[in-house]
Amino acid sequence: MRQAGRYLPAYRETRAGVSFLEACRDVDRAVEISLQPLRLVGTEAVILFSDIFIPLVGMGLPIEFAPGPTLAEPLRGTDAIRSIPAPDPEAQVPYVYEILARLREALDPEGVPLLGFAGAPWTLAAYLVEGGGSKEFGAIKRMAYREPALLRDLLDRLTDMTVRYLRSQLEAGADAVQLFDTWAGLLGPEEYRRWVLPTHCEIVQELGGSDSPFILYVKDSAHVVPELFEVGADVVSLDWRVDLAAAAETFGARASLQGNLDPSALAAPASSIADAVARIARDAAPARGHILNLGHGCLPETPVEGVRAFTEAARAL
Ligand code: 1CP
Repeated sequence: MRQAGRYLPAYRETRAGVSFLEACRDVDRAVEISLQPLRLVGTEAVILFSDIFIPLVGMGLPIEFAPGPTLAEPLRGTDAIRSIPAPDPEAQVPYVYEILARLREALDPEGVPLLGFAGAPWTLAAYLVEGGGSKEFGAIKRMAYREPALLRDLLDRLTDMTVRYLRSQLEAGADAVQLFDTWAGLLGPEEYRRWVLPTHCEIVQELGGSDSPFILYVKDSAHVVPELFEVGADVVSLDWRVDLAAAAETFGARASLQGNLDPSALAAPASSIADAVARIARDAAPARGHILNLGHGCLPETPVEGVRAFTEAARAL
């Protein structure tokens, strides 16, 4: 999950006077930001500080951050999609691999795991076709109904990029990788099976043979829980709308679980956060493994004490 970010005063200081993109490209700064949650709130793993759009920026797509990703021109039409440059992440975003190597060095003596990540094809495509963030992402859904072959082409290109990007992060020293499909839950089950599930399956198959855990996260996924477990991910990361106990009972033999506290619950008093952590651990117990986490990233308004109460309660279990 997004664990660095604006809720942390140290992050705001490190970012002062520097654009988000510059912070992602500046190896020293990105290493420092990546380590902040470990040092300041006591997480047990570190996620690379970057963004799901960085490999696409590297490919030359005109993406800016304000603070979310935006494109001056949404990516629509056959010509625009056919002219997306070929992905070659190691050449296009070399700083990502330098950051991973530096984090590896910093974390090895402490035995702290390092996570890489990528955005999933549907979510990346949703922003590209919309031109930025949205509540409904209507443009990509219209494309699905009006120009299905074109959308398929776009998703295929993004799937290819994602496989290369994740594979190279594992080669550069990530212990595990997480795929974020934040907006796939906007689709009903039938459309999800058509547009999203095959991309997840292809990515897992292509990465097959790697011993490193693959974590799959889909936000708003309560209506597609069986589909999440169909992919063959080592870990399925659930948001807070999913009944964790039921998922652990039904599918827990097939995958470990991650999640699923509502990030807003970190506004509660420490004792309530501890109760919620204990309940989540109990609910997930039937599964073959469980990574205690939020059901989505920390919100900018999150009190730092709430995040600390969460990690302390988790360690005290
Ligand atoms: O701990 C970390 O910060 C890890 C690095 C990380 C990750 C894993 C960032 C830094 N972003 C992400 C993933 C990401 N980015 C996702 C998938 C997971 C999720 O849903 O949170 C998505 C959808 C994005 C897109 C994005 N980038 C948004 C959301 C826009 C929207 O539509 O709501 C935003 C605000 C960004 C910029 C960004 N990325 C990361 C940070 C810390 C920020 C905020 C920049 C800032 O203001 O400082």
